[in-house]
Amino acid sequence: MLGGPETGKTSYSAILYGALSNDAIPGMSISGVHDELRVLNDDLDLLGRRMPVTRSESANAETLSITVATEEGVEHQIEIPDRSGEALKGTQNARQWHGGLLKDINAADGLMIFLSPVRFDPGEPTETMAELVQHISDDSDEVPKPWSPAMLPSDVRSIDILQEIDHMHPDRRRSVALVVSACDLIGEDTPLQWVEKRASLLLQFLSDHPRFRFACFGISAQGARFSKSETVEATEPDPWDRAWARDGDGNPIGLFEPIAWLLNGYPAQ
Ligand SMILES: Nc1nc2c(ncn2[C@@H]2O[C@H](COP(=O)(O)OP(=O)(O)OP(=O)(O)O)[C@@H](O)[C@H]2O)c(=O)[nH]1
Ligand SMILES: [Mg+2]
Repeated sequence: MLGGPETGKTSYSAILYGALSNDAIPGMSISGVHDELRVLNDDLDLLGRRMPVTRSESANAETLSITVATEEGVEHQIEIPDRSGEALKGTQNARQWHGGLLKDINAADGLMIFLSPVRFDPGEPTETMAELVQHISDDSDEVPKPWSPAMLPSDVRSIDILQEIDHMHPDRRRSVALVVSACDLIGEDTPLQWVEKRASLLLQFLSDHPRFRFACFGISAQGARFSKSETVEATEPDPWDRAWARDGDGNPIGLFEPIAWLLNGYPAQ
């Protein structure tokens, strides 16, 4: 899972784990949990109380390491490392790979890129740039604000990291699931329409790239926006039943579908 800070990675990981371990995904069962998942269990508990998950710590990744089995008896061993978005942000701003993140990327068969409507930075509109270019100051003492990678808009940041990944292994084809998280906040748009409007450059990049196979999804791991002090009624659904997912066109899909799509094309064990 790749995404900047607070882009919904842990919320999805927790809800996926909750759904699988409570047999809430039709046709899919969990046949092994390989690591202790204390953090994800705590996060699931928080989501059950209509509270957001805890922000991931920057030093370590919490890896969801499980074996799942389909009704037909096909087993997949899946590892989904969830690292703090600070690791990606630091990598891009310092132009130097975070060691753990680099290891995750090298081992990854598929990538999930998380974009959050709350944290999405569209950058400055191009009209502003045109104005700047036209109105060059006569005042020679004026020092232009230095550019830094931290100023990159969110879609350019995503392309930047995908290009780095591609340059490291130009011989590898990768599947990329582009996830619009907190999808309850995007209004009437489908996930793909939201990406078209807000991250059109990224969409163009992924659609045309010969080495990236790509699909778009929308996920609402919380199922709703939580207010500061929520009361939890006795009728409150389990958090995995409250969460929902959509395909790019807005059709309801199961919470596991983005992973199933990534697994498609990879041999089962
Ligand atoms: N409305 C809404 N908000 C969400 C949803 N999922 C996550 N959020 C919000 O997004 C914030 C970040 O979610 P996390 O799952 O912690 O994101 P993360 O990518 O793991 O963040 P880091 O650990 O900081 O990298 C949460 O605190 C929520 O406020 C959702 O489905 N709906
Ligand atoms: Mg997190």
